[in-house]
Amino acid sequence: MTFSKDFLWGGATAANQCEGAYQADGKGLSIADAMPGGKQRFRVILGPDFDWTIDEAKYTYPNHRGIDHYNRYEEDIALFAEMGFKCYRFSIAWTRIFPTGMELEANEAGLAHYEKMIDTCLKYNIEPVITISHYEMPLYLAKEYGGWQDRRLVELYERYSRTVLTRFGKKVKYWMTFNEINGAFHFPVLSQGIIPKTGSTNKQVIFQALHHQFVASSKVVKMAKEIDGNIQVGMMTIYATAYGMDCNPLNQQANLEKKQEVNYFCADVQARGEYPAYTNRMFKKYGVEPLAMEEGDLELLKQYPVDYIGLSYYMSTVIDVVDPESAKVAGNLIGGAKNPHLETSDWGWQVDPIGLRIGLNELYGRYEKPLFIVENGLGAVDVLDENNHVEDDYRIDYLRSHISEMEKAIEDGVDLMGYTPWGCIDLVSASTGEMAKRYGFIYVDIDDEGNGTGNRYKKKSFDWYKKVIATNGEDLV
Ligand code: BGP
Repeated sequence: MTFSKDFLWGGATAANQCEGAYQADGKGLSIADAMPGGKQRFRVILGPDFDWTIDEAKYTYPNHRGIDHYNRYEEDIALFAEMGFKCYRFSIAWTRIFPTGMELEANEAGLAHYEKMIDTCLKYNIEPVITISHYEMPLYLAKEYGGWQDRRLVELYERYSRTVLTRFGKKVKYWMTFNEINGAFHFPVLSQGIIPKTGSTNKQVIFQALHHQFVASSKVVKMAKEIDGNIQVGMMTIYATAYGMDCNPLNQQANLEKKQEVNYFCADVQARGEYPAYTNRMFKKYGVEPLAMEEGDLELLKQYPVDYIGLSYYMSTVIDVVDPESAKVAGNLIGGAKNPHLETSDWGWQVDPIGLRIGLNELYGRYEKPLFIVENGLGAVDVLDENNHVEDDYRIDYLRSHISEMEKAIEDGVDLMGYTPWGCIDLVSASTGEMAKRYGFIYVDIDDEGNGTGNRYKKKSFDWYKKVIATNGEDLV
């Protein structure tokens, strides 16, 4: 058998994209709560007139209802259990625990909610895998502090993390500090809470903010070990395997630099515990001055690297610096040149299962730390038929081809801990705020305007994934 017997098959969600109940039980507003839905959401929030106040007359906010996972988690987790999930990756909304991020006392109602969720998972022998911060910084901290560029965030995040680790550390073994930390290079608003007014286009600000996140993450690793030696803390990175367009060395050099920046920089610091050798060259390229650091920062990073590397993988990218006319494509926060050998999803992401095998080999070869694929999947338009069923063979094909490349990567020698396909139950898309972009094994009857019964229906992929898990990845047909 290729997959180890304790391989963590499961699924993944994020609080802001599925919970809804965005003001229930004392929850404060997060940056995600103030983001309107729709394909143009990034353009809107980056626009000069956007002021981060909620305006329901002007915009729709699908995240506010989400799929009501906040109230329906028991039913949802029961469905995950029926598929045989060994783990469930979800995030805690910072604003449920500390509504503005500034409070000295945690909101007990928020903690009690996650306690119930965790206990529900454990009842089914589903291992919770928790992301401490998944694109949902308290809005107050984004507006008043400029997000992670302010060093004071380290202490606030530390307080939040200590609260949840102390409360849940005995029950939850697997944690991740930041979702897609390298999202800072593509979308610092979501990733670092840095809105345009406070410097989201300024690389000095972005790298400084990253330094604060690195320090905060290492502090969490340290505290986790003190709380319970069993806890494993991971970093989490977007991994899009990157190709130079052709064998032109100019493209290969450009690709190397891009990989160092986007694919490796954060992981180099967080997994190896030090800033990599190319840091100075990269800073010079962007006109970044040496970062402000406090005494002991570098020692802390060195002493407390992460235990494992979580990654999201949806697609690969191509860089072409030679031909400015080459065709372009969209992607998961990352665009690039079009790869003539690959098909694209309905949203223009280049589907590349072999790229996953390559990426896993690249990451494992570089760090030799266990890898955990905590996001992967196909966002597609699903149509519910008259029997309340979705024949999502396209999704099965996508997942099958990726799992089969995972298998090869394991045979290549990669230590792979688990696999949690993204949006195991339909939820609101991060990049477009749509419900229409669906990833789930479970269909949720809600549309982009928030209409619908909210009923859950099993798609064809539900039974397929159940069989994959039951046979530990042996039967992918
Ligand atoms: C990742 C995010 C997720 C998720 C996923 C799919 O970048 O970590 O939050 O949403 O991408 O992206 P989208 O929802 O835009 O299709």
